[in-house]
Amino acid sequence: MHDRIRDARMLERVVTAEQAAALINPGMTVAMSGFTGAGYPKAVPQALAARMEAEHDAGHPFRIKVLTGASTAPELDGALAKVDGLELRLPYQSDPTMRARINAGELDYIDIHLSHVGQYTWYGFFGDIDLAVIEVAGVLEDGRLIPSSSVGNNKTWLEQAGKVILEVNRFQPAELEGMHDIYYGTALPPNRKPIPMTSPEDRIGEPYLRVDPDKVIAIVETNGPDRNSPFNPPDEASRQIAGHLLEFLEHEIKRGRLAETLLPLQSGVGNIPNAVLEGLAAGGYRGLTAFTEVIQDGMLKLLKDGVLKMASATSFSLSRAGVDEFNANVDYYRERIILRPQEISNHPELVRRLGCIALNGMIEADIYGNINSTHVAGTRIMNGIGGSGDFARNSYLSVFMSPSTAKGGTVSSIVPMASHVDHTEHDTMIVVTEQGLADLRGLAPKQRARIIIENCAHPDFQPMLQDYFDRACRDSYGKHTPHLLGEALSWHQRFVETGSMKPAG
Ligand code: 0RQ
Repeated sequence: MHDRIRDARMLERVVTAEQAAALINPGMTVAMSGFTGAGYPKAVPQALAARMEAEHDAGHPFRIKVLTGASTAPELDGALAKVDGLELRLPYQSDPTMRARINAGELDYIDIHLSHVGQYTWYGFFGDIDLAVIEVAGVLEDGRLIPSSSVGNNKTWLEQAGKVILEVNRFQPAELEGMHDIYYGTALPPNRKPIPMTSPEDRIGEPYLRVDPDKVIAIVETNGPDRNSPFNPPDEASRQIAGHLLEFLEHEIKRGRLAETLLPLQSGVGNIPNAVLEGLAAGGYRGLTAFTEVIQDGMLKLLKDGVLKMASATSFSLSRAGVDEFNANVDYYRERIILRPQEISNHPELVRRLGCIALNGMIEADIYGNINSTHVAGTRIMNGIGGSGDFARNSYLSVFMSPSTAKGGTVSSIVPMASHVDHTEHDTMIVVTEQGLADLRGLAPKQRARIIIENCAHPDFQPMLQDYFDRACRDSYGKHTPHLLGEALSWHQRFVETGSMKPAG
């Protein structure tokens, strides 16, 4: 019954989710596990939400600050947002209820590079962490913890939090034991040492999380699956984007700038990255590696087929079918997947050293290559920057991909000026839409604009972009990065007013 909790001291602390939630007080800063819908606590946040609702009904305010690894699930972000239980959330979310509250101005959200969260906590930038709520797969005899399906910031949370509540989830496969690599060599400046990793395959830490047993105030046993978003086969636009990118990679191999085994891949989540992964398999690639954040269904398939020989990440993000596949062949995948803390999976030092190929989605790119990954019309947050910045700035190749239009073709993803900038023109090397690919390496601003408009814009918007650029080249205040400042964001304003970037008539 309690076979997942092998430490007798810990067994004495097993309580219900409601009893554990009663230990959380209004105003607390609570750090929770969870990354891309994996390894988040499943019971305590829901019990807490019920308690908050009751307190709110009685006229008592009850809100807390919540820090995680990245996005969680309806049982955590959704439940707490629904009852208006949050005053601050960081560093990433993708929950519709929470997004609506943030965009209604009811909840403060800090969108942070995922590799920065651990060190900012250590630096004290977020104040004290009162409590951590961490899902694990088990507790060893000596109190060390078997991590769950994501590692995220759990090492930091367990070390920095004043108190700890554990959720031991027996639904997570026991075979996860041994897959993780928790690096305990991080120090604070000026005492930092190089991180001893020169290949994504290197193990530099230990398979377990450490926790001071005196800090563990409650343990809750759970038995539930992760979020397990459905996996959709790539659509036509995604396949075309993947096709352009694969042609580009072949060209780079021919030019001798990439080996046939490429370089470690970082792949964002979603339809387009999955299409790229499928394309790599079809293209005959073998023996590749991934140094990335998240293992999706597409990567499992590549691992199975030998296209990828191994993958390093911080989390799984699998569909239900992906979980079944993982569980059915767990011994195979264990040998080929390493899960690390997100400060290591996304570490700029390592991304630069390994020379990753970063493949990320975007909301829009402007004609000079500034990338907006986060804000629709510059003001409405979608998800967050996530790990895209950690990888984009430091990779060997930094690629941003999107269909050339959104919202049924009424919105152009290539715009005169980005309405919010997450990745500057200095960090963007390649922009790809279903229309084509723009290789911006070694190009000056006006050269970049010509090729982005020519190769990436949708025909419905291309003449408007060309016209804007031509007039900007003639009339701009400065001619280095020509803009018509009074007009640069007019496409977005039109979208806000009419729901379309297309001019009336
Ligand atoms: O919204 O569903 O309400 O219509 O944005 O767009 O086309 O489904 O694309 O799921 O790949 O997401 C940039 C958001 C793309 C994602 C982004 C609207 C569109 C739709 C989603 P609706 P799609 P994707 C590692 C990497 C930042 C984090 C990151 C992202 C919704 O890739 O969050 O890179 N990236 N992490 O309609 C108005 C536009 C739009 C637009 C898209 N130009 N204008 N709306 N949308 N383009 C992983 C982690 O860090 C965890």
